[in-house]
Amino acid sequence: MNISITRRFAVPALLALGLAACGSDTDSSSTAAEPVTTDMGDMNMDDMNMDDMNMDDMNMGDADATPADEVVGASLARGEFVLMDTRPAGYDDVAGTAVIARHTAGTTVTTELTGLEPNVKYISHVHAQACTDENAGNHYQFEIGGDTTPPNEIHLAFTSDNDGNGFMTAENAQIAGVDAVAFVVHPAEFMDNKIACVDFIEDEAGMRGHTADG
Ligand SMILES: [Cu+2]
Repeated sequence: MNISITRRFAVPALLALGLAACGSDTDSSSTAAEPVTTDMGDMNMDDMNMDDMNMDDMNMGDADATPADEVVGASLARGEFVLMDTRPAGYDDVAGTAVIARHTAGTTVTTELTGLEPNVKYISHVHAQACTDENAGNHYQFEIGGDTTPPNEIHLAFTSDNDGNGFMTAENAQIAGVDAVAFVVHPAEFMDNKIACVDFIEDEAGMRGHTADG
């Protein structure tokens, strides 16, 4: 849990640093200002690809990744959000979908929500029990009992827009097993307050746990 929290807050911190550095360096050749120095060791801010960092190291989502329902040759399962009794006040109008794609390159999960609070951080996970079974139970893990962070779990972190809409896609290099049955969204600051849950229903019955090729 501690690792999870640390990582969750490390991402925005790094992104903020990166954006600050990029913003102050739009035309470094002609500016007379002192160069901005950051104590980031060997990290070269100019060469850093924040999308790659997000996907490869943090693996908490990339809004520009191919959405799950557009992955070619994937086995798809999806569903609509149902409100959970544990939701905080103010979340009675949350709605949306989550889609999980199992394919030869692994797993892709995309979620799309409306009715969230504007400009709030959320965290969502693939869960291992159905929505009505102990509120979806624990997070789905590729290696049960292993790390509680990606890539051993599938997490999607996102911030809602000005209108309370959320959208995110996360990719994982492993193919999710049959226990990856549900998807839950939480406020990032109140993990216990599960807001809403999707039970994944397969587009083609019996394809769960199989790729299109086998
Ligand atoms: Cu969760």
